[in-house]
Amino acid sequence: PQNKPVVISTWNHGIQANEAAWKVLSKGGKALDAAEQGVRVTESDPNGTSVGLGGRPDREGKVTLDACIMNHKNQCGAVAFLEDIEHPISVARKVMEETPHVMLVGDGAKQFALEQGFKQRELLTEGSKKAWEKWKKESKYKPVVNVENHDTIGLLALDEHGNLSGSCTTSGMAYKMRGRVGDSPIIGAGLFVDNEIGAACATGMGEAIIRVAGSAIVVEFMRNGMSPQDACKAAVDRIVAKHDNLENLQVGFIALNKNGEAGAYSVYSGFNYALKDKTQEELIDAKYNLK
Ligand code: SD4
Repeated sequence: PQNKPVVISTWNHGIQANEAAWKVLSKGGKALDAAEQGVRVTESDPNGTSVGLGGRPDREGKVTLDACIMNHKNQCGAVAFLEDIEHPISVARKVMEETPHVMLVGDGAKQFALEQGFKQRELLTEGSKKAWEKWKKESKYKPVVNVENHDTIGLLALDEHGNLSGSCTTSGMAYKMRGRVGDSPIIGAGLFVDNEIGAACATGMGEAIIRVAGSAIVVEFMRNGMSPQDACKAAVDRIVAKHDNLENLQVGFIALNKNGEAGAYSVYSGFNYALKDKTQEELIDAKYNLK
């Protein structure tokens, strides 16, 4: 029996995102709409420093955004290195629905967004600007991975019709090199959905996630019979096995299978996700390999 509808998403801010997604899902709406509507809340929150408005900038002081979305038919859309647009997830959806392509980046993505009617907006808030100026003084010009509770949002939804979709959106690693793109807009790395099996998304150090095709392998592990949590753990184990140096290498995965069962796992402690279905609304601490 399927537990549906159900939505899960990464970190504390997942609670608010799930609420918006639930408005769609509880009325019999589509998982794709839930995936988009949910993370738009996080993108608009100026206090979240890892997503959309208020996101930490690159080392030149520019906020650059990565996002992707995928539906139950393996259709997908993505934007990377996008500037000055508050809702990269909605631009990603437009790429999916209005173009023959999967991914647009940089100026091309922005030009497309403006043509689609998105408004230009400064995304660097006073707070993020101050933090960046402070970092510039003290830094050795090294990007920092944010392992606190304000991070990339990835959201997975199973709707009443039994269809899965997912979304992922971020301002990426704080103070990254200009032009750096992480895992979050890359289908198979930051997000993957296979409607026959399940869906997965990732947060944490994007480079490590890309190296193992993180979200894609979580789905493949579920295809081979693993539970969502075991599949997330197997992907974390793969990352651990492929890296000699695990210092600061936090990665977390969440997964949702076709039956509506959820799971998560991370390299280090501290990762959590939010779950909402008909009977529960909660924040769940992920299991992990290292303290
Ligand atoms: C990235 N995975 O750009 C994203 C951001 C993130 O902790 O989750 N940072 O690598």
